[in-house]
Amino acid sequence: PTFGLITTSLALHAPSQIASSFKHHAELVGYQVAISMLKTGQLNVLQSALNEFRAQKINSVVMSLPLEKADAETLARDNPDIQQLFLDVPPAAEVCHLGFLHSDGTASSVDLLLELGHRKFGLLAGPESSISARLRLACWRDTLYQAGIAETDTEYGDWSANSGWVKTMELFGRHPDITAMLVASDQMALGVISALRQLNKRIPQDVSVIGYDDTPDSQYFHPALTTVRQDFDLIGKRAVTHLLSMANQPQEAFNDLLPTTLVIRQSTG
Ligand code: IPT
Repeated sequence: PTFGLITTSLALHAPSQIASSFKHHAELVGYQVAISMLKTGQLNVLQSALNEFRAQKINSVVMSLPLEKADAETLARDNPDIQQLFLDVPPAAEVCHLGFLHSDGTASSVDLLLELGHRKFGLLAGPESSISARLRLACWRDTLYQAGIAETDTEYGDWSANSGWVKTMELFGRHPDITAMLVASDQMALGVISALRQLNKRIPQDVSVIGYDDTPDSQYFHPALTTVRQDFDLIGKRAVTHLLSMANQPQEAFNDLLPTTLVIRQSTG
């Protein structure tokens, strides 16, 4: 038997970790995984990908890409013969949703920086089209606002290290006095670290950096990255468990949210 995986670019570290873990855990229960990698989350493109899976008799699919509530609900409603497990949709979407609870990790990363005395923050969010990027940004801002810090500057990257580099240059061009960078992914944080070095800023003496994801390479960044951990092995394993039970008995909508935790390393001080 075969599961389907519809995913955003596997050149990105987090989705490739998820795909790898999902494939591993699927194999353990005797399943193959067929992958469809999409450039956009357009509804007609997604529908074609589901049609191709249907033609191959694949009727359990993980949707590992950002989808708005209405789009996810449309896909679920229009394809009742295919069990779909969504990994990146708003919690209000009435679909089967396995995701991460962004608020824990984002709030504790802001708290750490506040405790260290930081007051000038640069926010590097993910793309505005991404649900999880928007949730992370909203949580950073809420937590900062509650601490009385209303003024921060925000840039939006595209999850790549290159965008981390470019957007850091823009933020520091406007605000050379930023002392703390909150970054929505480790891959972007890699570019942030490189840009800060070029600007002759020491990490963490001059600027602290916190990433998001804790992909396995992040502890080897220089300096080792403080970041918010999402357990990609666990999400892959849990996705297999959900697909198996959804195949046995089609489920009503649910939200299964896995915890996120702050991992403190050397890029904060
Ligand atoms: C999310 C990652 O945190 C982010 O770094 C980026 O790779 C993004 O995916 C791509 O869509 S993880 C997802 C389960 C919200």
